[in-house]
Amino acid sequence: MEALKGIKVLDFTHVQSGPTCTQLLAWFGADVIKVERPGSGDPTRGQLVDVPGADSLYFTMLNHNKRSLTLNTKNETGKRILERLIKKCDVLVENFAPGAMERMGFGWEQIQKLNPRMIMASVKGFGPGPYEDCKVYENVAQCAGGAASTTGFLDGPPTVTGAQIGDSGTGLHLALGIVTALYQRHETGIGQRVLAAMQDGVINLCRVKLRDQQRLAAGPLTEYSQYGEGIDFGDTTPRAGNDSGGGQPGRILKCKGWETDPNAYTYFITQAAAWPKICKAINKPAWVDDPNYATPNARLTRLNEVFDAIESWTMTKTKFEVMQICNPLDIPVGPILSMKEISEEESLRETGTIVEIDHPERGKYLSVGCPVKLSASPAEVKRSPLLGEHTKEILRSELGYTDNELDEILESGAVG
Ligand code: CAO
Repeated sequence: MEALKGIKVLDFTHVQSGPTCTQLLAWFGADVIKVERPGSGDPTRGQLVDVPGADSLYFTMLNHNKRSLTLNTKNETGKRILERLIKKCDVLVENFAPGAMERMGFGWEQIQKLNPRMIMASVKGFGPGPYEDCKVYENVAQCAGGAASTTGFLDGPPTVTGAQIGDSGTGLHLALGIVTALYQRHETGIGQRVLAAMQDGVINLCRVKLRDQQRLAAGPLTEYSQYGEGIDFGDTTPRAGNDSGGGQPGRILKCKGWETDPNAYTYFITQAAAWPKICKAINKPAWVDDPNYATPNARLTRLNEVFDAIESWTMTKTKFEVMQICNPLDIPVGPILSMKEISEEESLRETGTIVEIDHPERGKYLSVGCPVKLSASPAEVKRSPLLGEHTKEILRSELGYTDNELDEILESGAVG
């Protein structure tokens, strides 16, 4: 049984943030109808193309388990079809530029009139305020949400992260808002508006950095390397390099092979409780009781020396050997895995986190499956739809159009 079986989603999303959200809903069993502009569809179908003539990986990896309907929503016949779909569906999700739905004639007020049970969910770059009209992409959100100012090294520029916290992160937030609104609808019988602003989503993910901003008022942040190095803290949360954010010093250290392999590194946390075991593992048994090293406070001004010693040891081991030795000792470490290693990792294939999908145009490719596992609603990943693949099927089965009516609709240019 699929958890969201019976829920119909009208999916007006494009690029990454919105499609991440509706893909999750589809994996949980919702019937997601992706509405696309005739002829071109979601612009990502043709972005970063690796197989000429086939939908790109950008598109296929974000639109699994959906059906595709081409519909020109600015054409009069197209508008009538859309009205009927709105009456039939439970959720409308969109991530157009601010005002686009209103310009199309389908703002929240109009949608409520057509279907009071409808939940209308939107991703926008910013919430209400001075920037609400801006178009926003991933890195803009990372910068406006505080991630860039707190990422990178102290002596370098603000840095964006490879994790798509602005797009995919906001899609996740929106999906939670939608299922919550669906739950509330059981009680109230009516829908509501759900908004996830990308800036807000990134700020939520940077919560610990706002924590640190306020802690600065009470003095320097001792777990940041700059404290031990005697570098002044300014008046805002600084970039922390690879320092661990949880109050336990941690760094990325070289492992065997680092000279030629850019990912031969491990993360290593000198967790207080594991200190005696760390000292023994790296062959510094005297540090267990030496008052200069025995306590976290004593170590704070010696972190460079401590991590240099640990690194001299990690450099004699592969990142996987470090993991094998440290894990049984409860020393928190983690190998820096490359995308190649992740794509080849058997256990990730077995759990369905990495899946191989077959596609009629591009053949086999790897994708990321559903990252959330429901025991009673396992997600089966199905390939993304071709542009307009389900147009006739949806118009017939969902809206009951006859073949003659379908011919007229085709002639009107509303679908393509
Ligand atoms: N039929 C007819 N018209 C359609 C249509 C359809 N099926 N689908 C889309 N359109 C129209 C829209 O109505 C809009 O028309 P108007 O400009 O006349 O209102 C037009 O296509 C373009 O939509 P857009 O403005 O959303 O697209 P864009 O490429 O200019 O901007 C983006 C893209 C992502 C910057 C913008 O949509 C945005 O800011 N979205 C919100 C934030 C977001 O999700 N950003 C993350 C994107 S992933 O990196």
